[in-house]
Amino acid sequence: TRRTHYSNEITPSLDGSHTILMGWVYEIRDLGGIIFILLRDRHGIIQVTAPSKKTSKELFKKLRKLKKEYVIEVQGTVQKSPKAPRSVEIIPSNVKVLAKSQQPLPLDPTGKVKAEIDTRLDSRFLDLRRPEISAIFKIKSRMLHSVRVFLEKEGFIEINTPKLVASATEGGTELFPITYFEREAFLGQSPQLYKQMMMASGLDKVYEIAPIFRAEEHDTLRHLNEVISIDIEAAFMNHEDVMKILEKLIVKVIKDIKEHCKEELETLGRELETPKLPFERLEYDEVVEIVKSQGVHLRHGEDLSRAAEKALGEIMPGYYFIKSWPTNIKPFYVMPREDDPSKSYAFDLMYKDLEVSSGAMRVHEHDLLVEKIKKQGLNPRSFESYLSAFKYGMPPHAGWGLGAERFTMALLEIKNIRETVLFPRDRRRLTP
Ligand code: ATP
Ligand code: AMO
Repeated sequence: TRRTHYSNEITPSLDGSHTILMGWVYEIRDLGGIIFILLRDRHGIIQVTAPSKKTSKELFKKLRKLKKEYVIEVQGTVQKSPKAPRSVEIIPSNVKVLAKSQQPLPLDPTGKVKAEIDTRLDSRFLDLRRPEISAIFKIKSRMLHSVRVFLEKEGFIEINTPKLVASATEGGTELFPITYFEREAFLGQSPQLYKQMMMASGLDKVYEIAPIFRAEEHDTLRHLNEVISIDIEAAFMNHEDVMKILEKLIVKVIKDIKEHCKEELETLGRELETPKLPFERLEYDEVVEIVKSQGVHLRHGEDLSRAAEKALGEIMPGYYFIKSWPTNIKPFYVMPREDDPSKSYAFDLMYKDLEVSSGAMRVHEHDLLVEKIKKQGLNPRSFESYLSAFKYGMPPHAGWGLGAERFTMALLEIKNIRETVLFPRDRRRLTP
């Protein structure tokens, strides 16, 4: 492009320099003798000031025709000006209209006219023109980058597994059936079986960042039907080893965001605190007691209800683990504890009342795995290729899945998960 600067690069010290800026008309104020245009680009807003005395008649006429959200190129001179926002403005010598915008707009990109989330999501591209919206996605991008850098340094290699699959992996949540030529198939709920099969390949440590699909019927502020899952699996490791990797990752990402996303955090008014290591580890048994002591009903052996999570969130300040979950409410691949097989080596990572990750040490012994598949009422035959990886030297292994959207919610204290996805898929929403 011929762009010379982004808006944030224009400072009073550039006084007198020639510049070319490109962006959207955020606001126009026509005061008769002077026209102010607020030009918005990726990095902020800059004032373009055209006093009639200093502007050619032709240009002045052109400026007068501009409308909100037109895309323009502005050539001009930087001028120090105590009256202007950030004490600097552009005196234009030429303005080109690169694209017009229809009026009225379906959504006010200044945010002055409040809109419901559904209206905003219908016009997501306009919604993203607001800095406090795009800041979320700049931070999410940095988070994913930081996760990759961290995992690569820890010796993990990135893998890609199929999303068109033949069977379920996670009990409980429903599958989306699809037509696969003459057969029935499903959208993948989790790379679980594939990442485990990789443990028999000698690659030892793998990760995948990819969509998972869950046919969740209920409409909540924490569930989506399409999620980006950050998955790891590591051989010769137990649950505690991968919990350490997870908590170290969380801290690393937070430090990285604090360092590289200062502006975005400020825009969002979020002060991120770096949690201390190690994170607290609660036993499931303790959790049941805590929840009960809060006056919330929870039967030992049950999964946490929403009320239980909330009660827990009121007591627990930040990130913490819940471990030793009952074996029979966890999927078949979770390893029962040697000392007490009714408990398991499964864990969840929580942030206050929100589950952000779950993981476990896995069953790596073929016969036990078959037994557990049967116990859950599943047919071992439909797991043949998975099971085959356990017959010829499968090392002990463990792993976890971290929901990218849930993690973003925790990082930024966002209440509705839809805010963390560009184009969310929920019970009602399939477009855009
Ligand atoms: P001046 O005598 O400096 O030209 P004014 O008050 O007589 O200013 P205008 O210049 O037409 O009238 O300005 C109209 C309004 O715009 C005023 O409220 C003024 O304070 C404001 N204004 C003028 N210049 C700037 C600027 N560079 N940035 C922001 N606001 C400005
Ligand atoms: P689980 O089913 O707990 O575990 O999913 C892992 C993490 O993915 C995120 N997540 C979701 N986020 C938003 N909406 C949803 N519908 C949704 N479903 C899941 C959560 C959750 O903690 N195979 C195991 C992981 C493992 O053991 O390695 C699994 O999928 O953040």
